[in-house]
Amino acid sequence: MASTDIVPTTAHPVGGPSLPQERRLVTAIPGPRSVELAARRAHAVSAGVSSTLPVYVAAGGGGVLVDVDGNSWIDLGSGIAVTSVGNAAEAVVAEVGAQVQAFTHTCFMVAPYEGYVAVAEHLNRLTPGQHEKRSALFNSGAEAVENAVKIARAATGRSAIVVFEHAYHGRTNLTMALTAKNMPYKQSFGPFAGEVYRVGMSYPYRDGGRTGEQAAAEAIRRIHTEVGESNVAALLIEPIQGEGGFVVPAPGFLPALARYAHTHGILLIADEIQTGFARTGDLFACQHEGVVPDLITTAKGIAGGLPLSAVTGRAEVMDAVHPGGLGGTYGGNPVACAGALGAIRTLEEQDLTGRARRIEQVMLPRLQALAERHGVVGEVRGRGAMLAVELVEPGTREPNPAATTAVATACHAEGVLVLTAGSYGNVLRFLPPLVIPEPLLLEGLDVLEKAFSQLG
Ligand code: PLZ
Repeated sequence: MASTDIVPTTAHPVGGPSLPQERRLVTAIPGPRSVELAARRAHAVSAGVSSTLPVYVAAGGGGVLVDVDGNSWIDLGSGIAVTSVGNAAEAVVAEVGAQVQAFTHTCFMVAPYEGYVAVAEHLNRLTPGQHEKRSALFNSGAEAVENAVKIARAATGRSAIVVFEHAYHGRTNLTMALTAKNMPYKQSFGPFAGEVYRVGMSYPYRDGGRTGEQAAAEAIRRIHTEVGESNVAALLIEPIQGEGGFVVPAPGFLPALARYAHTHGILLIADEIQTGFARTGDLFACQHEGVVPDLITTAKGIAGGLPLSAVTGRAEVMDAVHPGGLGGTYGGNPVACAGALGAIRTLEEQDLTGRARRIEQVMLPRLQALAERHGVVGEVRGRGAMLAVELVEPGTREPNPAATTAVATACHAEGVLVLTAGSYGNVLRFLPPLVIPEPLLLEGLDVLEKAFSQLG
């Protein structure tokens, strides 16, 4: 058989922005083919891996996902803030296609290639701060965080890492230690890595309305008393917490921590894995308050859906590691780098930071109106296309995970993919692709409103 005769083992429908941008339910949810796949999955896939939706995806693009039964879903999740440029975005498909045909892997540690260098150049240019920077590429968010910790320790000669309440940094051994929430991330998976210290987060809805400065002073007092500045390699923080429930710290919190870190030779690591790449209406969330981290971790939105992550930071910090100290077989894989080059071009050419700000303008008033009508909505918060509502028992601040699940499930039944989050499982979060057409976003909000009114 000639190589041109080789055909894929399964049919591949075409996705991307040319998919009809509509919500369309043509079968029961889940449809018969999804039910069939669920049965196969039960025998093939570990029960430890779970999925939000009961349907299986065949194609995606723009603001929709199409399942194997032909139902078209409004996507308000972007695969957890990954497909910000849309699924199968044109530039991503073009770059990846060309790269796959040229070569798929050499290992950058063995035989380097331009794509890796080009992605590092973009990251150094796009991340906050005018100082000289270097980047290193990895595969997953957790791996980037692990490497940021390694780099910070090597550069400072100190070992302690300070993290925050409600933080999420990953599921590997070190990052489980950095992550706050037990279920489902840590339960029965210990023992965890040492030299990790957790302090309080600024969480205006739940910390009695402390100012950012007050919350920072409290965190700093604990670090001083319980760890000691001279032992601390880094403060590691998400500028807006993701899995923790889109917790936006009070203004002044991040700048106060940045000043404190700087004064004591402690590195500030911003975990922008969920907030990065235009999601919050700035390219990176720490820019909102003019905070310049020493190191920044990125992943998710970086590569249009291909697995790629990075640590970017001050040249002298990044270069403090001995040659060969950083790496991995696949880190900065050429196909993933090609995806990043396509995604970054799309972000810049289509002004996706502007689109994220527009999504906030469209969504925020609708979510605030929900809060006025329904006592179950305790708070609406977030920035750009990273918005959330926190659900409570009406008249209290008692978390209401049952109502959260009920609303999410009702949306899913109507073909709208929403995600939940929060330490207490009581946050509905919205992470639409930044390229979602506005009518589709509005229709998604209609379905959400209906789901709330069905709560009774
Ligand atoms: N840091 C801030 O948001 C990933 C995790 C979903 P990986 N968040 C989604 C889940 O249940 O596993 C994330 C993040 C922040 C680090 C990570 C980890 O990124 O690519 O999942 O390893």
